[in-house]
Amino acid sequence: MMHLARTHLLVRVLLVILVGGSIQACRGETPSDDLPVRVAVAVAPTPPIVGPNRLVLDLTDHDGAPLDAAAVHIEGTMTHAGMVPVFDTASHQGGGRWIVPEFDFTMGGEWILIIRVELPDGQEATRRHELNVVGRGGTGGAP
Ligand SMILES: [Cu+2]
Repeated sequence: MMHLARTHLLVRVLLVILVGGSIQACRGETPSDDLPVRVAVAVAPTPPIVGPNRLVLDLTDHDGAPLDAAAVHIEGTMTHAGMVPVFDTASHQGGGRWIVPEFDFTMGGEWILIIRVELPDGQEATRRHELNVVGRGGTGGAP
């Protein structure tokens, strides 16, 4: 009886870990390092469309204060095979804000922005942001 109860508890703990993990993965920001870097991504228009879109990246530390960075590079990719990734570099606007005036989404669907933040001390933080691009195109230019 005691053994059964303990097994049941273990299953529940495992479930919480599994469910918690998948929620984390769906939030779109998956730190691959322990650096205190947060990236909030805003896109105009919203939702983003096929073609040029404006990206606004607000970098903060874990206390929410604007974060100093040396450079911010962005790679846009999709989950399916055979996709040519899109690369761009953000411009510093002051404080923790960086902007890409025309990030070119070449196709509609689920995109992953891989944001590489180069810190003043040379360390690099990588953050991911998922978004859904509305519209078609990119494969042959057909509307
Ligand atoms: Cu694609």
